[in-house]
Amino acid sequence: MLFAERLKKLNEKHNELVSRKNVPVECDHNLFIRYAYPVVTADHTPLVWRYDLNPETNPHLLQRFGINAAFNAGAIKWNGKYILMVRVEGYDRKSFFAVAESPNGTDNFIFWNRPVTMPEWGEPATNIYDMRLTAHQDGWIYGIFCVERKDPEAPAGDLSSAVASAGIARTKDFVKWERLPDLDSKSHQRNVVLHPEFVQGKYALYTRPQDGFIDAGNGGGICWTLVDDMANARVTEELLVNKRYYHTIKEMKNGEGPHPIKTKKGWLHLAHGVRGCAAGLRYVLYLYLTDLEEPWKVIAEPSGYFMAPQGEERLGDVSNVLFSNGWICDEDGKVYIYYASSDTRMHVAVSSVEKLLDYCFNTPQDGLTTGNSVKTLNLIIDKNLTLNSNGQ
Ligand code: M1P
Repeated sequence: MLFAERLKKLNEKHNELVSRKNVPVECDHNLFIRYAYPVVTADHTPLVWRYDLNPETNPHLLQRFGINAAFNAGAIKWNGKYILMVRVEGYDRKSFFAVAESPNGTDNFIFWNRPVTMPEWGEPATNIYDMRLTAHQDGWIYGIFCVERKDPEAPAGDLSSAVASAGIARTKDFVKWERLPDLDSKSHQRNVVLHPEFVQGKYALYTRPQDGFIDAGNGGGICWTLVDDMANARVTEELLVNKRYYHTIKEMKNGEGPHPIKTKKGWLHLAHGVRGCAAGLRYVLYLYLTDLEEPWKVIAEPSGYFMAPQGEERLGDVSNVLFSNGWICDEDGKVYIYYASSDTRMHVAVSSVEKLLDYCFNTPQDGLTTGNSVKTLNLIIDKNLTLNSNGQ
């Protein structure tokens, strides 16, 4: 096939993909609406990233820079557009950030022309990923992300051990970034999130201390720490906010998702919980609510998961994983939950603050034993059996 013909085909296919209308799919549980198609995938990345489009230097129109996945995106509404800060991963296993924007939040996500050039801080990172975006009260938009470097103390021959820390940068336009020092912490840190408001006159961070790069070890769960200055952020004291628990969806580890949404009844949190099984680790999403004045105090937490991988979401580079680090709450209370499946692609589910609060306050808590689960179920059944056929 001639170069021009192949290029035309590639362009047509790409345009068709990025302009495809998404289709809502009702769910019986009525907690949220999933959408039929992923909103961003590796194939959404621009052709000018992946190909040398000059027929003289690339007569066979071969791909020159492979993109493996587009997932774990931060999210923010900015200038009326739905912005995703996507973790894009090349065939070379290095991740970088790139902005994709949509006019409506559910389809037509188009990548900006260039990826983010993130300034380095200290020893250059081997890999950066999973940015949480926070438009803070101080006027900056902060991006906090995982910075991964090879463990300098790993024994010779161990080429896997790594150190995870939280990188911090701020911007006004997502193009120019001011890199600040990484969060100073004695533990490995991933899933660090900046709370959008000052608390007691300080910046507040959700942290997730870990003893190792993968294992939480003694890290009890999602924590909270106050910091005087984001240009010199240091973890002094970590207060446990949302703890891991035996035989729950977050037995092995958990992590804060995007920053919580402020509602009249409390701060609404989205997080991921991880458990181990014969098939490996299973990541699901759950919700909890904290007090408006004291955001480190949990006031409601439904049992179990809010969303779990289903259908094609269950398959990918790291299968059986749902992960979210971005959601957008519109002024009318509509909530766009951006979630990645199996470390491969991005999806959206839509709900509302009203429904999510109802879910948090009225779904039974985890009784932590089979006996308690059956008691809870019987209470629901008893109530329903006293109703007449009209549900009254
Ligand atoms: O592979 C699943 C996820 O694993 C890590 O999350 P956590 O730190 O909670 O275990 C991260 O590497 C994340 O990017 C990834 O999606």
